[in-house]
Amino acid sequence: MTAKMTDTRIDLATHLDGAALPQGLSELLALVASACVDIRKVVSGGALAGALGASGSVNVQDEEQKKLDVISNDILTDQLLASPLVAGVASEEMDNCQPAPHSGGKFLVLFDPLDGSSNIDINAPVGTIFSVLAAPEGDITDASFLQDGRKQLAAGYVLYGGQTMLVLTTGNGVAGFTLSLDGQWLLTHPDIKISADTKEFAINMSNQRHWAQGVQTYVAGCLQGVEGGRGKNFNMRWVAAMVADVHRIMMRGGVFLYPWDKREPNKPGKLRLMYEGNPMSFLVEQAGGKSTTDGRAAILDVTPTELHQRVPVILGSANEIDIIADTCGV
Ligand code: AFP
Repeated sequence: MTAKMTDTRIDLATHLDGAALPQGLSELLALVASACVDIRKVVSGGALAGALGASGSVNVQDEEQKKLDVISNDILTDQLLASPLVAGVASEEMDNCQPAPHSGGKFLVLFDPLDGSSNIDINAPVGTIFSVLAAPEGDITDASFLQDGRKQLAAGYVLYGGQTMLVLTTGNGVAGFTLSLDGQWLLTHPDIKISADTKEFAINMSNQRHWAQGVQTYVAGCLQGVEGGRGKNFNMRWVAAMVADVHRIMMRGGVFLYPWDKREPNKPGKLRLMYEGNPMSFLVEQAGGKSTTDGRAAILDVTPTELHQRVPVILGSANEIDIIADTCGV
């Protein structure tokens, strides 16, 4: 007979209650976390939940939407817009924002409901990324969401991996919660910090010939290992889900690069500022790392001009980001 483990860890609500947050923010974050438990159930069901494959539609990014993109988006949108706390939502999967059907909401929530969609059908990690802003007075439009990253009240992600983990910041460090088998978010990583140095980089190497010279030089230095100027060997990872690559960096350090490349020179990068770059940058900076467009300029300082604008992303272990900046001459 196995003794029933009595977990003495605190839950999400207890952690948030102790964080002295603006009124209503704790409840809002608990609502986001609860919606992600519902997303987790559909992700886990896979083919059995009718959640694999394409939906037959494309999003505003002109990307094929997977069924799970749409299902996840609907779960978050429906549950958040039903809350009196919410003034409006914006999503990677919706052309424009959706104002709440009621007045008086204090918060705007932006999200990538299912990051890493290309991983769904191969049962590889996927996640949800979210960002919370204060709602301005007046009618809610796309322009209401165009606030720079340093105005975020909270940001986080849920990684649907071997464990289901919520990693969250409200501006006072980064905490990690693991979903228990009975559906509770339990505090398992109270103070996540990114190591300043690393021997691990994440980039999609198939794009190598398209990168700017500085990025090519940096990655070549990593690949030369001890035989090159870096004097140490590097490891490479690429999960093709930003949530999973960033989580690895949160757990053991590293750098993640999705830089500008010359395939579409007028496009700053692949990733989106408002619901990928900004939330991940808030988390990374709060964990002691750096998150930049080029190794130097902070993503959180970018002034948004469009809801779905893209940004180059170079983030992770602070000292390694400085080396990337020096290598790229910025
Ligand atoms: P999908 O959601 O379309 O799979 O894109 C995921 C993503 O936005 C980000 O999570 C990954 O880091 C990056 O794209 C992977 O891009 P590549 O498929 O070009 O490597």
